Amino acid sequence: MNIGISCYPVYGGSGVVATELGKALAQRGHQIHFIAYSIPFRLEHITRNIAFHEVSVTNYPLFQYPPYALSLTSMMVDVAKFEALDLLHVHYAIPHATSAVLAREILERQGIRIPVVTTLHGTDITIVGQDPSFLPVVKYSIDQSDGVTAVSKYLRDETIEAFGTGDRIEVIPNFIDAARFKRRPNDSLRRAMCAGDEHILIHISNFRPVKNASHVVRVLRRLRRQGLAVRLLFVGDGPDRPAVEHLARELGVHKHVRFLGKQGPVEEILSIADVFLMPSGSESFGLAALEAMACGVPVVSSDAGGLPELLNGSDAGYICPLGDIDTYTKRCMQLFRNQAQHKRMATSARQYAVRHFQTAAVVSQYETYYEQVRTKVGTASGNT
Ligand code: GMT
Repeated sequence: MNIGISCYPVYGGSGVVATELGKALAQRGHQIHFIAYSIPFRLEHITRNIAFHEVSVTNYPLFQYPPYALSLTSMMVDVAKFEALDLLHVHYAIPHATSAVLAREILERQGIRIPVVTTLHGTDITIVGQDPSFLPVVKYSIDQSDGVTAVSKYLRDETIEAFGTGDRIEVIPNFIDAARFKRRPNDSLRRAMCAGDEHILIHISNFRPVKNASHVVRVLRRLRRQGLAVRLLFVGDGPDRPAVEHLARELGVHKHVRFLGKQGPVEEILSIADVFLMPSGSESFGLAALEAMACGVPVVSSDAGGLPELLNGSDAGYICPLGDIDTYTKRCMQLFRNQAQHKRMATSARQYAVRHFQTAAVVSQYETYYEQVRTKVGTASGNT
């Protein structure tokens, strides 16, 4: 199949899923055309079956806000026509689904029919998408997509509830490359990050307010007050990072925190970590937690959104009431203090991630879904 994929190319889960999916589909022989404003950060190599089409936005003195969605639409039309796309798969509804639906309509007028599949990832539904300035257009774009997937049951239900979209949404979870995300102990990296007797607490995010990164600093302070030698590693960057850094200084724990910024090979850092803390206020799936689990790092998380769905039924970590700093602290402490328990949960975390969320199985789910959508629309190879 010739598949167009649009996503946000920057640090974040939706871009990671879109890019890893495209790479895996290319390996299976599909031709993949990424359409975005810059090269997706996880697209390290352009291989034989992968092309990248950059969307550049034309500015004009009248435009206080250059209309990216329109430039994206035009690029989708171009790529669909000249690369003979069979399907357009867009990740994160705003504005990708809207652009894709519009592109499909433009193409239809030219006698070309291209099915649009939209994958809902999280805040496009739970936060931004419900803002009155977006809601009607997001609802329309979901309703008009030929296929819609959500990354968890929680997100599917939330979409139906908030947007009244009907229940035709397919749940296809996030996934990991278990060969890449696996624990590779690295003593010299560990020594470079912390003192010999210290435990490592890690948080990876894009530091948006929804991630509650400040809660991680508060947990660190409580852990240290209880006499635990803990080093906190922050990976990623974003709007809340300066405030979090400020809080660490204010609480007097800054010497025990390292801000590592945006890192490509996160599996290397995860490999030296002992506990992953995800105190998010909203999280549709929690890809960063899954990556930690695959690297044998037990997870302590809030009970927001899809996190219980990810962790329930596993012995991979603890789900705590959202915002409950005491419980986050207690759970981290248990894991740091009880080596046998830590070892058991670290092993379970890896096994659970590998058993349920491997790339191959999830990519096959997408392939099957594409075929279903193409058959429904009447563009499957058998129909044309
Ligand atoms: O919805 C977002 O905030 C964007 C997205 C991203 O690009 O970071 O994150 C979401 O998509 C990931 C991949 O499907 C999920 O694993 C994350 O849980 C989800 N983030 C939120 O729901 C906050």
